[in-house]
Amino acid sequence: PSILDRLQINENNGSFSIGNGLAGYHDTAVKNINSPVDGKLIAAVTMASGANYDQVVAAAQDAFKVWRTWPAPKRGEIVRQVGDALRQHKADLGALVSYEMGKSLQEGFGEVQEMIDICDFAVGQSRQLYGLTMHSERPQHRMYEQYHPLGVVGIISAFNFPVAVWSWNAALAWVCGNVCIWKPSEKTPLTAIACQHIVEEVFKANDVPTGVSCLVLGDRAIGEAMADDTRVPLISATGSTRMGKAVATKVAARLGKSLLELGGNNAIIITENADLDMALIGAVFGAVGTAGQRCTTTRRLIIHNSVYDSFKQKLISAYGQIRIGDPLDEHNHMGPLIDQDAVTAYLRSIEACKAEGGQFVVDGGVLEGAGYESGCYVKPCIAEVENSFAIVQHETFAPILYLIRYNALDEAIELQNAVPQGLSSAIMTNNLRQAEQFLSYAGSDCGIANVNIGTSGAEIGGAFGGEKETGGGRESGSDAWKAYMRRQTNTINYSSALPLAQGIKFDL
Ligand code: UN1
Repeated sequence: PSILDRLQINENNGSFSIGNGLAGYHDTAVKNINSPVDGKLIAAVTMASGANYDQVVAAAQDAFKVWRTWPAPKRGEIVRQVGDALRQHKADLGALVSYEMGKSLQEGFGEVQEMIDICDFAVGQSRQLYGLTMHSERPQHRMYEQYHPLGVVGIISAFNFPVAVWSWNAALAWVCGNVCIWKPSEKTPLTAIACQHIVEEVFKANDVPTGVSCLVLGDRAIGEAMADDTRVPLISATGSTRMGKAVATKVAARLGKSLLELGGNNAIIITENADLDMALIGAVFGAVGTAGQRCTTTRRLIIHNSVYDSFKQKLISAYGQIRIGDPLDEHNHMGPLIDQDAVTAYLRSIEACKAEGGQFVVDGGVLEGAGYESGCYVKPCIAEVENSFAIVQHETFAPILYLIRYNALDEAIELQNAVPQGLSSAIMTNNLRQAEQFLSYAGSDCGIANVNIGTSGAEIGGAFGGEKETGGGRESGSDAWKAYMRRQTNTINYSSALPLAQGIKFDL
């Protein structure tokens, strides 16, 4: 409770005016938020109505007119202060992430660290919103390009990284001069409210106009309204492929921009030249971290025949040591799944895998008894499968790891690519030729390809996202900022004639 107080989560939540630029949240449905950790009610949150949403968009539009006039480095200075505020609240916010979402405390802290890191990155970026200059084909002409802000950026985020993925978008969008409307997962609104309070304090102290950071708590209907809304030029959405397709279709129908970060079906290729002890850490953290609910979770291990049996034995004994329980207890490796629906999906996938001929070498199941009262704790499991099984082609957001054998690297790469998703991938090898083949144009088809590192746990400095059903978007580092801006090409004539391009003659 003291953590909730310090993060200003109290009985006024959602009843009115949460944060900077928030309209009312009254007259609408109330949702109870129970922790998957112990099943207890943490808080009740009032969801926004369509009218509330319209008020928020209006506030955001007004704020944009002012915010875009602030010099980008001044906006960066505000984001620097947000990063500092997050440093101060890291312990509390990390613990709330862990309690509301169920990931281990270490991972909760890690998530807040990602937020701090992206703030630092965005501060630097605020002085580097570079365009190119070009040489004109015409005399005494000059060409260059500028990047301008888009306006209102809609951010739809998922429960599994309830705060970090929002911050990747918001920190960059803000320094670029945009205002943001955030619709967090309806499963994790409290961490979003906490972030909104943290940001609001910084914004108020700096007279940032109301509406630069907006939060809308709502269900699917609000997400759909955002996707349809021409007042929101960019929708950045993170979540399932099913959700992404629905959002992208609506945004495309109005020719808006979307930035999608959707499902993954990430594999590690474990070659005969792998350091198997290193590979083991990468594989096990990748598979059971966040209880298998990262979009970068390791779902498949593609293992060379010559090391298959010995690596399988290592995995079985490692899985025997995984401690499952209260994620706030740092002694435990793995917490619960997000809710009962996720447990049902996990159980169904295990049955589907068995029905297709999968052989479980580490059995799954739901944990019962003291400490597991929420009913959301499951055992991480491992099955030997064929890559072509329908269930293996599907992303189940749970700790189910599939083992697949291979003989030649070409075959392993083909298997790794033979899924609808294309987010993250990895190879474990000490052989330079194998590593380079995996990274080449004929190698992994994913947005992220690692050597001697697992599939999860990317740093914020690189562009994050993937191909195929992962949606094609890139967030976070590198030049991902460009997605939040519109490019304008400017040609300036400082001569006293008006020559036309391509040498066209047009005399009057
Ligand atoms: C996600 O699961 O949506 O690379 C994001 C990782 C984290 C981010 C995951 N840095 O695993």
